[in-house]
Amino acid sequence: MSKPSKKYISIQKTIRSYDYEYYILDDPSISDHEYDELFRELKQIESEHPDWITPESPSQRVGIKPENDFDTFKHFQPMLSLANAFNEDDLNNFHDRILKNLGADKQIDYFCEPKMDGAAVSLIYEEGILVRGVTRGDGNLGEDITSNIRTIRSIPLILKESKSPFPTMIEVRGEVFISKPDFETLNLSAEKNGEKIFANPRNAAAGSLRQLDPAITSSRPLAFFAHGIGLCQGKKFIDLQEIFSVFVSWGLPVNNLNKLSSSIDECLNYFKDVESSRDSIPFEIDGVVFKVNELSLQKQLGEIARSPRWAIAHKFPAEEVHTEIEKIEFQVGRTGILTPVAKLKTVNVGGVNVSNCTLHNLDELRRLDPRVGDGAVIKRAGDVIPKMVKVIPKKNNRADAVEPPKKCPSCQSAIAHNYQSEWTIFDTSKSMPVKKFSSSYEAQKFVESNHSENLSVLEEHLDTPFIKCTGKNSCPEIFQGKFTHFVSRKAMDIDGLGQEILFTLINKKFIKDFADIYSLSEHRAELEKLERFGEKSVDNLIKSIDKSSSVELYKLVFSLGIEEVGETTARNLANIFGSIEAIQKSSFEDLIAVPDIGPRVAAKIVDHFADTENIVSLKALLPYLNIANPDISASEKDMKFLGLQIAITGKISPMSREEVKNLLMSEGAKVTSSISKKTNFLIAGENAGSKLEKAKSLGVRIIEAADIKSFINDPKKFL
Ligand code: D41
Repeated sequence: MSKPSKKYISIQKTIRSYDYEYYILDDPSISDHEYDELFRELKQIESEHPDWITPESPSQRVGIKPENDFDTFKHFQPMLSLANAFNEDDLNNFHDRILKNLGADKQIDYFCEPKMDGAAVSLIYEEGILVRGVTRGDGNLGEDITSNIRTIRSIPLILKESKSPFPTMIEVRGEVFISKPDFETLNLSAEKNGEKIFANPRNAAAGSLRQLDPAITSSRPLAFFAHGIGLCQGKKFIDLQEIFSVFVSWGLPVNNLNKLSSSIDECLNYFKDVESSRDSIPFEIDGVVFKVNELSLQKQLGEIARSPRWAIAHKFPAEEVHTEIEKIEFQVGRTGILTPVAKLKTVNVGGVNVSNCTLHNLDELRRLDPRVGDGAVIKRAGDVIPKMVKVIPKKNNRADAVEPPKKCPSCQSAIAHNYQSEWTIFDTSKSMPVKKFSSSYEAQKFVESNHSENLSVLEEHLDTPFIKCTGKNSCPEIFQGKFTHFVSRKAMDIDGLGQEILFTLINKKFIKDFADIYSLSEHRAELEKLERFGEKSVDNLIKSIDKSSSVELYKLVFSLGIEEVGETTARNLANIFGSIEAIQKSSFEDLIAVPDIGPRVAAKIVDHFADTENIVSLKALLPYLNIANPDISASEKDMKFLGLQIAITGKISPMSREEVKNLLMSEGAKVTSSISKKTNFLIAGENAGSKLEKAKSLGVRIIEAADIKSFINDPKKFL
């Protein structure tokens, strides 16, 4: 291999500095024509000396296409999320918490930034060279999108040398976005070419980053602003202001609306200023972000529930838009619950087209009383689902009020009202109620353990605003919903089984149970004969099913679609029981000891695993799966007490001290017997003595007996 010529090196350097002028300074010193000439010269030399080309050459932004999917990549330091403030009070509370944490009357500088509405990414530079670009993903694991990141012209492939030496390695965090004018142009050309129109710049940016072909990403007008760091080795920073100025010196793009404030009042003024100029800012923002400037203070404050205590997003109020109600439907969910949904004349709310709006339940339906032909005010905040704020009744010939259906609109089965029950134990000898339970299971146990002939159980139906289809698996909507949930991204994540293919396979009776999905490969020939199923598409389908068979335990638990078991509960179950068999065998008592699980949810779980159909279905499914033990680092992320030091004193009931301790520890708390300045909370039961006094004198927050349960459920409320 020959050594690259001085001329070649110099052309590379010149192009790099012109890129910097153009994309970062927005102030090019040469014409486009001169630039193109230079670029041609570079390509000419490279065609004669292909061995000189390194990945950092300006010609190498569009690299080769990865095989079929992005690799996952674990962030060296997790990408946390931002807590939100929606008003002045929230912001003042944020500041007060910080003062309390750091010791009152301390002057705090806040770094203020507009909150870009784009896609968060992490860029890894080693000795100043871009080696990797990763999506945020779930904060722990992202996708390696290096070849797409490299196509973004404002992201330097090599950092500019400055007075500040490069760290050995640094994770640069920031936001990839598309400016408002670029977005307009992009959609205009998409429309002209009959391609899909993007709903908003954020979707367009995020979608562009996830293109498998970097040539497509390269054609999208993506831009980038850096806003922080993750792991940084071989360099120390004092505060954010320094980080941002070093970023600038390295040629990394940063938002020029960033500003340092020396008080929370100044922050509020910043918010007002940015809000009032929002329309003239050339990119979409959905609020501003305030961050404690000093890194040592950030460290002291730490994080809670995956958000740093030292930062907050102050969001702009949600936009409200007027539209018209075209129809009101009852949609059957996978659990059979019928949800009233308003079909609207499509409107754009905060950058998203909205044509449906859930009305949640019968109470909400009666409260709003929306009718066909009425006007409606809709709002949407961030990625929150659209909400109907108000109905504006039609003046003349107003339609009739909406009545809940008498039969399931999908399967014509009967509708159950007030299907939730409560069980009361009566002492028949005294005609007195003794105790109430929210599950029949619990009630039955109580009766059995009391060995009394005088106890009887009375089931009472509770008044609930929900109605339910009684059709179970025979209702097509419930059946399809169950499978749609099973294959969804947060569940078994089977890419190839989109709605259309899934429903076809269900209708053609290829899929009658979860296990059938995993034996589809045995029916290849028959599948290939189906309309729109070629050899290649069947191939892809089977590949993606195969891939999903290696699954994390919590995802499997979530996939089963147990009523009331969402992602968090599924994670807690997986963390605590460790295997699907242990979860299946768990008793009501085991379950209520799990964080977040109360008697109602525990009863649902017990009922689910006691159901013969479910037993058979799971038994058939398990042999196809390769269930991973929960990854500790991944499970840590939802630990409610991670990083908290908690002491317990006094007599505690109804749970024992040991139980409370185990529960806290399983959620990441460090439980100590003594109290120090480092203690975050003291749980004080009855007859708490000297420890309580000590805690008070040290300013440790105290959780009283009556609040223990609510503290365990949601410690954030007590911070
Ligand atoms: O402009 C943004 N979207 C932005 C996002 C920003 N200016 N600063 C941010 N800072 C953080 C912390 C403080 C947690 C490091 C963020 C984000 N996070 C963020 N972006 C997506 C999730 C979290």
